[in-house]
Amino acid sequence: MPRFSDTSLQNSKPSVARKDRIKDPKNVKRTIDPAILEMLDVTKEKNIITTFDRWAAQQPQCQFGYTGICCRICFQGPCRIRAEEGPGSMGICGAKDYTIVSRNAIRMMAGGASAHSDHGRHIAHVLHAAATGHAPDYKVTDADKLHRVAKRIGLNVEGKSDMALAKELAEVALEDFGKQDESPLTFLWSTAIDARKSKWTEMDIVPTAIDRSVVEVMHRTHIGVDADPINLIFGGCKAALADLAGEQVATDMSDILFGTPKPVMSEANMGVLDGDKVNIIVHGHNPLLSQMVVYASKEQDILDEVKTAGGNGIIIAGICCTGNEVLMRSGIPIANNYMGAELVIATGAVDVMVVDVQCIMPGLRNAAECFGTKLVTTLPISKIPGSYHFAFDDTRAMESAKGIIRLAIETFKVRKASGKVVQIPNYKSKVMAGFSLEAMMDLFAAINPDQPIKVLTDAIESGEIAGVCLLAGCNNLAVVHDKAHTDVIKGLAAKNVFMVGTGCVMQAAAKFGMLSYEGVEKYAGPGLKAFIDRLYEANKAKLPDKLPLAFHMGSCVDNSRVANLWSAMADQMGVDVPKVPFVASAPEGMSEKAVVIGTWVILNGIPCHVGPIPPLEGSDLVWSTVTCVANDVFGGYFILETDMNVAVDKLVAALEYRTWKLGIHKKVAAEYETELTGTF
Ligand code: BF8
Ligand code: SF4
Repeated sequence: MPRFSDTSLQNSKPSVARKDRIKDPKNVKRTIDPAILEMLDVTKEKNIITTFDRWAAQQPQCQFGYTGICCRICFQGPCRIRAEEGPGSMGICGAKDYTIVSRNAIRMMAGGASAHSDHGRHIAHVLHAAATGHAPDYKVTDADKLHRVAKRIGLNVEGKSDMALAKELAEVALEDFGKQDESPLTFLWSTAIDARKSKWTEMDIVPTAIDRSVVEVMHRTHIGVDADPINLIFGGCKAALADLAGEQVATDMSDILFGTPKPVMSEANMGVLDGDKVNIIVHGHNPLLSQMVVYASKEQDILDEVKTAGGNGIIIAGICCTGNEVLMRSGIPIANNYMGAELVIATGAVDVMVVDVQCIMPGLRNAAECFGTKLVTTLPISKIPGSYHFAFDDTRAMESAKGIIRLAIETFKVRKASGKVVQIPNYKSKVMAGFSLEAMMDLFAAINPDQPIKVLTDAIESGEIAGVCLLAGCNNLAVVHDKAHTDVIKGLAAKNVFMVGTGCVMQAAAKFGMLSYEGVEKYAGPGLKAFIDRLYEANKAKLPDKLPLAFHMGSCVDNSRVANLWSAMADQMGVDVPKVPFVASAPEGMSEKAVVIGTWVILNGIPCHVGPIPPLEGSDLVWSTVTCVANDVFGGYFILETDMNVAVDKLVAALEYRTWKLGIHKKVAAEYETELTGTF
């Protein structure tokens, strides 16, 4: 039997020493986005502080915090681990490095799970309200998806109206948050494959209620409860699986309310703004608000008011994941990703930036004040001192959305009357987005109508493509903004890796022409190019353009779509997920949501690269658990690597290893006429 030849890249150490990781820390221009670079000159000239200045001011950062060995769980602390042995090697209560690091890490997971799931809960509530006549501006837009999801979770759909079914479905979704029995979560159990369910059951990490899994993390990390790092991490794993269920609820409910995305064309970067139009930025995460603003912007009374105000029209553009939501469904352009939010305001062209929840920098308020932008918060849990608060009312959603647009029209009038000159960097790129799982399967079905997913798995088995990579996550100035993202994408493309993605990394890809065919021509290796071309040829008649280098699957909660994709691949191949040549990368990961997603990616059996190093280095035990032991237990593990070229090599090596191993299993199964092994 041949051995896998190159194991040199299967190691868990980052290639760069800690002291050398932050390159040029005091340089404010930590981005490769030409529009942001242009705007940084403007903010410098006007003496306006942005996140790029604040990053430089924070350097060098505290190494206790950076490595996760600072504990502030009780206020005898902060306690820091200062010594290898003796009293300084523990916190005041006796907590050791491994307890402190793992407690901090799982609290991050609980934070991420709370954010995604609370978002999912809000959408489930609105679906329920719509179905019972309490939110008349929302409706079931995709009845087919409603039926598919209802059937998937085991509801009887026969003879029921859409509204009756939507009500029943929303009730089951809401039960997943707070039920008190010990049964698994419906929105987790109805999508995972059996082998994964057995693994999670065996490891005792199956969540029974989303809220409870978060409460349990907060309980067990209170002073003097759980001190065992492995037990703590397994508690975090339960919250991570609950997070996946919450994301699935958010994706399913959003598709039902607003439509399941299909391929759509748009544009990205600040050049999408127009000084002669009313410009509104939607920023945050929840499509309940942003999609309603999009609908409202097309209403005749609003269009008339824009005209009367002297506007040439109205532009809605997105930042962050709510931008991804409305891009995917309505082709709304992307103004920038998380790190660019203040610099978009610095154009002076933004009349209103309306925000909901998550990844909204408090620093936006300062920029907004300086450039005459109205920063509008909308939800009770997310307010920013000095900004406007327009309570967004689900029961009168259209009216609320119109109110926000009218504020923008008024601001536009003031902007025009003042004769203020705007400076919009002339950069924008063509984008194709809208690749829900259904849209991907539809592309594959044009080649193999009976078994669409086989188009993807066959391409891997034949060696045409090296495997699939999920590109996920944020922006983080620990690396150079957008450079880490684009370096990973270029590297993987050259190695013929098929890429799907979500979140801010896709907005980086969008800005740099990687969500269009231009990206294929520039960066794809021959196998990947042939695969994408073949998909396009088979679907030509129904596509608005040639296919892109990377396939945008949506916002961060839409990582659930990607989990559904690898489950479909495993199912078709007849193996457990850890055997599928699938990897993930968050080159600029930052948020608690990124931590929790990375965790459930691993629990699903997928190796997951993170560019900036999460605060784990303070405990060798925890470090080796997440980078090595996790692989033995779940088949997935973290690749924590700050050098993006090395990261690409490690990801490709992980794919090659899986393909090699799969080949061996297939050979053995054929030789002995047995089934493929279901374990890994
Ligand atoms: O949820 S990628 S910076 S916007 S956390 Fe935030 Fe990260 Fe962007 Fe989307 Ni996801
Ligand atoms: Fe210190 Fe223990 Fe309190 Fe943490 S919980 S701050 S280690 S005394």
